[in-house]
Amino acid sequence: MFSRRGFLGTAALASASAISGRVQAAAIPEAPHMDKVVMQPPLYPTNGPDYRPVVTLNGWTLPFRMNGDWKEFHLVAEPVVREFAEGMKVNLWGYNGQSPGPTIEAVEGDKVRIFVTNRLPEYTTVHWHGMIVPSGMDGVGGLNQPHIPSGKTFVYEFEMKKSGTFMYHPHSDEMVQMAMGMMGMVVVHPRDPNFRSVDRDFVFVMSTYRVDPGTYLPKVNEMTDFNMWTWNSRVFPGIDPLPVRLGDKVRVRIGNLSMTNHPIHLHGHSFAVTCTDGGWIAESAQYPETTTDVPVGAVRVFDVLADNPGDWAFHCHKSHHTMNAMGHDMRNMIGVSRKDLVRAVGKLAPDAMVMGQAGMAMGNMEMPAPDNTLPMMTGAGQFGPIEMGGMFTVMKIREGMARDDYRDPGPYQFPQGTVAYEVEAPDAAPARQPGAPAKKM
Ligand SMILES: [Cu+2]
Repeated sequence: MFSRRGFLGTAALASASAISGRVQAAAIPEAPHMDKVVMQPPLYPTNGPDYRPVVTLNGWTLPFRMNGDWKEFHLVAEPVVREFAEGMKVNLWGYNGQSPGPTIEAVEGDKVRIFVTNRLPEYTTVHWHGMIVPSGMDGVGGLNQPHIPSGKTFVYEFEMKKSGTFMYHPHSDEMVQMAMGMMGMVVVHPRDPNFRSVDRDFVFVMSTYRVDPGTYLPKVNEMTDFNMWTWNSRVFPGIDPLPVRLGDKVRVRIGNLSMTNHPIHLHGHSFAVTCTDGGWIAESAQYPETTTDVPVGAVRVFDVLADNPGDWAFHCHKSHHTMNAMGHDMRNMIGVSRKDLVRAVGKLAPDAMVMGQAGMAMGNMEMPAPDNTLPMMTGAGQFGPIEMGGMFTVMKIREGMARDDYRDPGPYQFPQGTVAYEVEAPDAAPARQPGAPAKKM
């Protein structure tokens, strides 16, 4: 699963356990590296207190090692290539081979030591968003620490004071570094494994990019006009589904390090927001929802009982955020005469396509697009085109899945007679209310 590098060998690792304090920096732990874009299996702890691990959409959890009573991790900030979906790769910056970086998991009360090696062409830092750390570990370059120069390794040491869901990202040239995809999630499990325990636990972070059609690099100075709306730097149909066993208690942890809010909506269920990056919400303060807005620079965690089998859309409710690039400058042509328009446009641009007079459903139409550009609306379901992009995936709730089986179970087998269906209806003018004035045609 992992390729190893920066590995010092077992002798160095064994002797490191006897060392404490600042001297240990000489014995930097290995830096695992991930090159797969599909969700990796949950990483059960082999040391320290027990917990049920999370899974990261299109991502993975960073392995740790114990050094005395410290949990040690090694993040490497570096340029990466991220596939947003099949047919589009983007040059980003990330950690340990991917953007976003791996999820860091630990337990409330753990002492952690996180090594950060900078392989970027400029300095960086890591800020631990939402976590209660000593001021000198907070990662704001210049304010709390010197920036980490290219080629250097710094160490962050702190105690995981509270459980919950947090994020990490640079606080060093952050406009550029976050627009390039540098971010990741931190999950701190409660010390009591029975505290609000769930059966399945998903985590991802939302980020947005401006990657012009035919290009490979985000425009880092874009402020508002993003065109790639991603979950863990992936867009539909490249985002993993959420496979769930019928009856499971499910937790979904969502971070937002984009430049706008995202109202996240799950079909077929209601849920309660149970945790934010500030901490757990008292049960008496929870209420049912089907959409929760995740503000900029915040985490929202919801718990849901998966008691309704099927394929359930799970997506951002801003409809432009479930589309990929291109098309946002298109005028609304609904109701315009196609014949007149084709004649007018044809004089100016003989190859132009005139579309949109009856809406913009694209069916299976393929439009020519530059290299490295995804269709604006795409994806296929068992009944036809899904016509989505961006922040969209499917929660797939099935009977009889094994506990830690996160493989895609395929399309839902609908029980007979449970799918909306066509009826015979006369193709006539719609009925009008008696007495309503007749409309001149
Ligand atoms: Cu959105």
